[in-house]
Amino acid sequence: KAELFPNGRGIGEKIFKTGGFENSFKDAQKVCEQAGGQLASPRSAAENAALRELVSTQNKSAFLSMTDIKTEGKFIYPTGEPLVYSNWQRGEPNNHGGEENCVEIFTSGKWNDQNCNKQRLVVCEF
Ligand code: GN1
Ligand code: CA
Ligand code: CA
Repeated sequence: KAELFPNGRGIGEKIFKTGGFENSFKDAQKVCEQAGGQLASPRSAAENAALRELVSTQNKSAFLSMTDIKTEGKFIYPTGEPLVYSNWQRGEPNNHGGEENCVEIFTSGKWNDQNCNKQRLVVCEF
């Protein structure tokens, strides 16, 4: 517990860890892969709550791993699997401006589809 605080959160078999810095989606994805993990992918309310805690301590929105780059409106994990859990903010995803294919999680824990070129907090899962 002491080791994970304040930059990590454990939930079940999963650990979320943040570097505390922001990056574009592509660079954030690279950082997590090179560390041997992947971008945060909360697959349940419990995992989302753990991630929300971490994001709140940093007071920054973070990118998740999922995108609808392949097919507009269909969000998938890096493996291609469709979402098994979501926590969209009311009215989202809206593909605002026709170019929102990434997902950010707010400090509230709610999700918004967002432009992949924005800078968001990097949180990896292991
Ligand atoms: C933001 O600020 P606005 O309305 O241009 C957000 C969208 C949300 C929208 C919800 C760049 O767009 O992803 O869907 O609020 N875009 C940015 O009202 O933050
Ligand atoms: Ca989209
Ligand atoms: Ca949006």
